[in-house]
Amino acid sequence: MESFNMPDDFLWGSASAAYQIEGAHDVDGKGASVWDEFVKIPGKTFKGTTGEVAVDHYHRFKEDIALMAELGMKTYRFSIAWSRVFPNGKGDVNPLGIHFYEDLVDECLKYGIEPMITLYHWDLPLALEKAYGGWESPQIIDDFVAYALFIFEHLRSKVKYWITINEQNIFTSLGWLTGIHPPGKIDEQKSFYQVNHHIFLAHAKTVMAFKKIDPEVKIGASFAYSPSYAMDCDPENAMSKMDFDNLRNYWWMDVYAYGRYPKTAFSYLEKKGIAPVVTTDEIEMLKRAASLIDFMGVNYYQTTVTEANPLDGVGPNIKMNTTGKKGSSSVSGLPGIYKTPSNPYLSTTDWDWTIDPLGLRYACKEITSRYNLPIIISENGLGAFDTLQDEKTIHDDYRITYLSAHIQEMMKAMSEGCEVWAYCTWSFTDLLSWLNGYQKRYGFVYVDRDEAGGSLDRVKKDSFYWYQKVIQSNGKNLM
Ligand code: BGP
Repeated sequence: MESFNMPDDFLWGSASAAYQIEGAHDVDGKGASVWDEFVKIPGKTFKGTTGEVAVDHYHRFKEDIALMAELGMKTYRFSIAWSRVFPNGKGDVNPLGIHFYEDLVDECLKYGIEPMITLYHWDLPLALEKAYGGWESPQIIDDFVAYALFIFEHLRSKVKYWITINEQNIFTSLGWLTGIHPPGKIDEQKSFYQVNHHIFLAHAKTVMAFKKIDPEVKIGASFAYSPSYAMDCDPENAMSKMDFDNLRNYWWMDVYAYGRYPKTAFSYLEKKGIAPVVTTDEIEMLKRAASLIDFMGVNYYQTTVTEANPLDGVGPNIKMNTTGKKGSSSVSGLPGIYKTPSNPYLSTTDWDWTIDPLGLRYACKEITSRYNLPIIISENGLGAFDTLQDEKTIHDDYRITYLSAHIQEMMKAMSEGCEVWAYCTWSFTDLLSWLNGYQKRYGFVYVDRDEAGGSLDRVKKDSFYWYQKVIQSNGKNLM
């Protein structure tokens, strides 16, 4: 690559989510979330792991943020646990809950770390699920906006970057199609699309409300973008790519960026009787919000291959690899439309996630051409087994190789015209990997705990020192 100078204000950082790091699940007045309940169902998570203690960030956030400062991080993306602030999802506020997040933000600012807040990273207050079925009811839209506005009023003078919803596509697919996330429903396609419509409206109303209060604020959603490659130039496979993109990628990104659903995908759903009910006023609202968002948040992990799938072909109900035994996941698809075989050109992680650094450049270029929006890479990282040696070292050269290759591709994308504001690795410390327990590690900082527990001591991995140099050199020193 020709030499490329990263902008001086580029935000190098890392990301986390409340349920995966905080622990303190019932401490200081926090209410339960759907995840607190779901993990108790036998067989749902690897070895029955929960986030009850997680990596105890709630009690150790000062230590964690001091480590971020030592590393030189410019931004820290974290999420707010809605039920820590509103134990019942609405109504009475838990003062200790909001204080925790005020302290967290202040601690970041103390070291010059720009806080980036995700309002929703999957931990819906259980009370709202019980009251009206959570996202299945349009009642949630105003409850979400009220919660979001409360947080905004308290933190807006200190926080510039806001992410409304994390990976709407993933938590709704896993929650309503494959049943492996809460609320654990299987193949409820009609609910799936309606639920998504409610989430879009909650996102849109939040964007409009924030921008009305402060037009300078930067706001968008974070999408789990898996760019697709057609298996080959067989026209049937090329068509499967188009349909995959409309149904699995543009379905979300077009709404965030344009305020409209992809037309051919909508028509397909109408014919099947599973399209969401959408009013003209709602479309107006989605369009208004789309004109106000500042960036596309992208969580990038892997690309997808698409191939034609017969009507009696494979469905969405996949077997997921949650054990780290390579090759234990299965191909999924949408009968009559597409299936997603593995990519013979690429290797995979122990959890069968395809490793494709170039896909990140592809994602950035697609977003830039299609939406002409700045990009925040809000997650990118490698889940791997790490081995602690001599109590104090972890040689995670595989993580360095992975991240370095992705950063290079991001920089190439920037040199080719993409405007990227931030790059957040997933994650800073090791944390709970929703269904995969604690053995699937992502951090620069090792946390001494496994599925059964541990001391929770923090140990810097080799990648910690590597990322420190990357940031110090503003991306020049990647090896
Ligand atoms: C994203 C989520 C994160 C994180 C990451 C890694 O989908 O936004 O919360 O968990 O993926 O996934 P996993 O923990 O399943 O390996």
